This record gives sequence, C-alpha cells and structure tokens, in this order.
Amino acid sequence: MKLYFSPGACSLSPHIVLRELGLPFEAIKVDLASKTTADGADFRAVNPKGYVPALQLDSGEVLTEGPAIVQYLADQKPEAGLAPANGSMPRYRLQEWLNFISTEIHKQFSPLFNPANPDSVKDAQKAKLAQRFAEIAPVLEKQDYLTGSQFSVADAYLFTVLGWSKYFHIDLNQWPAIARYVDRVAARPAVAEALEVEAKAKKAA
Ligand SMILES: N[C@@H](CCC(=O)N[C@@H](CS)C(=O)NCC(=O)O)C(=O)O
Repeated sequence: MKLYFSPGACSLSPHIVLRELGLPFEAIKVDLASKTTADGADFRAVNPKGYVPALQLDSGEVLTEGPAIVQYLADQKPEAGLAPANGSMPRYRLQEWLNFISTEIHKQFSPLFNPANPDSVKDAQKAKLAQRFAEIAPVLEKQDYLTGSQFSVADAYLFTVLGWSKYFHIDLNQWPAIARYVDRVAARPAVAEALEVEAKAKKAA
C-alpha cells in the first residue's frame, strides 16, 4: 500500500493507524501547493481532488477521504480492535465520531489556515471550535478514548486535528481532559513514530 501524505496534515491520521496496525506501507510525500509528489509526479493523477490523504492499494485502486481510509485499514486487521465490527452499533458510534471530527472540527479549522480570511472570520471559527472542544471534554473526563477504554481510528483522527490548535494559539489546557488526552495519545509508540517520521519529512522539504 502507498499512503500519500503531507507532514502534519490530516493524513497523519491514517499514518498513525498504519503504524498502530503494523501494516507494510510506503509513505509518499505530496507538495500540496504544486500538487506533485517527491519524485515530481502529478499527484492529481492519483487523487483528482488534489488533497491528502490518499491510499493506493496493492491492486492499484485508490481510496480517498480520511474517515473511509482509516476504517478500511482497521478492517484489514480487525483483531487489533481499532474499529468495532461492521454493522454493529459500536461501529455506528465510531462513524458518528468520525463524521463529527470531519465536519465539526477538521473543516472548522480549515478557514484558519487561509491567510486571505479576515480576523473576524478566524475569531468566529475559533469560537466554534471552542464550543466543540467543550462538548468533547466531558467525554474524555470519564474515559481514556472517544469510544471508551480502547484506542480507535477516531482517536487517531481527533489527535491529528487537535494538534493544529498550537498554530492558532488555542490553548488546550482550557479543557484539561483534552490536554491529558493529547498527552496520552502522543505517548503511544506508533503515534510517536508517525510524528517523528513526519517531522523529518517536513525538515527535508
Ligand atoms: N475531505 C477530505 C479532506 C482532506 C483535506 O482537507 N486535506 C487537506 C490537508 S488536511 C489538503 O490536502 N488540502 C490541500 C488542498 O485541498 O488543496 C478528507 O476528509 O480526507
């Protein structure tokens, strides 16, 4: 499998999942500005949408959209427990989280990355995010991970997007349970490895 990624982007989520599962994969860095891969190839030929993550399977088929990719990966090794069985109520709960993270957190961060947006827009986005963080905090006060005591693909995704808070002076210590959660996830060996690999890839830019 090939994971197309950009250091620190939302592709960190499937990157973490691949390492948690111990699946063999090749990480291919994408320059999102030029839409080219490290060897100069046109990334749009892989994903016409031009964004990461994209997962190319050994068959050549390409899967896009982070929430779909991480579920596909988890289902390759169900015994690892990163996603409950398909069709079960716990699986729908996981999908509920993935959708919430995607639409209510990930895409609420997006306008903050756009330098063309005025401060008024950015302040409104930060207020929305603060509201969502305040909704998540009570969940993480009573359990270690989003779906309970077991790390899941939703945690890989939430950890990834929470990591962007530091770029916009959003202090996660306002929600101590979230700050503790970030430390807990960061301490997982697979997560530390993914972060280290991406930090090196960023420096090599
Ligand atoms: N709907 C996509 C969104 C992916 C996305 O927003 N990717 C960003 C990085 S976090 C990106 O590659 N942006 C570059 C672009 O859209 O040109 C998903 O959930 O996978």
